[in-house]
Amino acid sequence: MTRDDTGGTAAVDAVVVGAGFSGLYMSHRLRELGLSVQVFEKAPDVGGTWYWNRYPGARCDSESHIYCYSFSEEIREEWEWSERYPEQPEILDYLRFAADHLDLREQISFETAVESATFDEDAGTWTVETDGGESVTSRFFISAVGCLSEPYTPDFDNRDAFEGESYHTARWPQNGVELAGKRVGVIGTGSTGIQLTPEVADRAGHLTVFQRTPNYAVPARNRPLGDDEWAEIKANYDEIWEDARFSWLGMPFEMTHATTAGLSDEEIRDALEEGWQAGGFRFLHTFEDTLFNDDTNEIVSEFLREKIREQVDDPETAEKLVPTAHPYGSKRPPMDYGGYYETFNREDVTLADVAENPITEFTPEGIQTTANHYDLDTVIFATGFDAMTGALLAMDIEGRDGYTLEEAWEGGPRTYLGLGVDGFPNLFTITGPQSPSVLSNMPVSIEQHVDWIADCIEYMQSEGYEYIEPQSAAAERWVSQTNMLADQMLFSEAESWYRGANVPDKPRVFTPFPGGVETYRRECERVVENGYEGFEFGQSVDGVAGSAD
Ligand code: N01
Repeated sequence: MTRDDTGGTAAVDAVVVGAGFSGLYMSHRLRELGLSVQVFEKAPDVGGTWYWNRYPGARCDSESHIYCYSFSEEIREEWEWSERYPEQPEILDYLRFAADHLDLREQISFETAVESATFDEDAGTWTVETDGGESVTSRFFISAVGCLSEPYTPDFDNRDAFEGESYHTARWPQNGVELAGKRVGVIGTGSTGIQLTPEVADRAGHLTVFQRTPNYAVPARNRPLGDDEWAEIKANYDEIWEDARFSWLGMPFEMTHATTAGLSDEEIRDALEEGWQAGGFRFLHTFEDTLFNDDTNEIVSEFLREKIREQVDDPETAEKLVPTAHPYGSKRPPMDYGGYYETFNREDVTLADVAENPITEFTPEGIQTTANHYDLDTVIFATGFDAMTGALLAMDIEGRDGYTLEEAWEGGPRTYLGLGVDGFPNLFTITGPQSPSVLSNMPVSIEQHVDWIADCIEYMQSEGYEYIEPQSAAAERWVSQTNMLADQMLFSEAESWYRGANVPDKPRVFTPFPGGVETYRRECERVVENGYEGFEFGQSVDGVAGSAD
């Protein structure tokens, strides 16, 4: 038990919501500072997104040697990844290993969802209530809920009339799903659908893929990691991580060329072919201006369209799989692990173009489109997430003056640096909206956020401050800067979940910070060097003037 500044008694110093990469590291850092911590986790185990997303083919598109913690030399030394890209079960094992190694389980309440968090201005504390009926007061309320945690399932007409089995990829059953011999429909061709499709095709009797928007999948080129490769990674680990921290995407890859301008057709082709062979996000590092310059983007997009046509036997099917409506990279670039496009050469796989012939309704036997009825035993929704804000808003968060987060974000999320929200004292959001988050290799961004928050709390302890809150003007400026940067890039040319476009009635604003991991990190550092510019500290709640400028 600790005493808060208003003389009341708080049960814990900090409540952390979520026990994935961010919640685990946050609780570790807070405990190291001597704070008492209560973590609430909805799932029965640690893992966050990697607990839930256990569909066949689930794998991380970031390379494994940088998709992990860097802060612990022991974890680094003891853990070895088996492949270039880590598969879901291995990531889950890694997070279990990290939680045990750091001895974090004791402070986590599993199978417990936070329903509400209310800031009590008189007591100066947060009261956090859970679905298990618990009520805990704390000084800090820290969200580690992740950016892609709230699954989105479209509200198709008569969806519940379907008498077969249906699953969302982000709520895949622990014991798997029997697909052998079944007629399976997969709805969605984003990163998840593209990972899933070849795996389902291998297992099912027949697969129908319902595609609304074709996508540009680049081969990931996964392979086992050899001993020599590991030895080299370990020998250069510090350098690799430092490069990742001060990079564009939180990945330590060099850009091959600044732009296509001034290069011959042959030079451009060779550069793109090299990127294609390197695979994964390395391809996106071929030209630095791919997401800024229409000319470069069109060249890159056209290269990828040609690659798709080469992989698909039937020209009519190939054309349906070729994206033309959005530029490459304006939606999250998906990776191909198992011959995604070649899957459509199989006799037992059908592509249903639901842009041309939309789904009209579900029936007891399957899915009806404007053109056909598809008889199905199993429907898999690979339809994505209420991204960036869904999991935060699923908790009923109430700040000063009874003002809710939902009200504050009616026109879209509004944070300062993605770390804090004005009007909500002592609330921190790890990889919150308007931070690089989903536009970066998450563990790099998570470590940076957790370190920033822990260092800030340590600073508050040393200065005798009890409260912190962003200034409204600082949040306003930061949101404008995020949107301005996005407008200068090609993101505005796609209807993507980055902009809230996938969920009906969601405000259409660009949510992640698109300026890159390095720029963002330097801005966070500058803010601290300038005495936490844009934040207010106080010894009492009234002393923080977040809502007044
Ligand atoms: O979700 P998505 P996702 N009728 O929203 C379609 C991360 N991730 O789960 O494009 C028909 O991208 C929708 O069609 P359209 C990664 O950041 C990471 O695939 O809206 N179709 C789209 O095809 C990724 O970006 C890893 O026209 C409908 C699909 O469903 C994010 O998760 C691995 C529809 C949804 O695609 C989300 O990816 C996998 C409708 N009514 C995923 N509604 C890692 O590497 C939606 N769709 C860590």
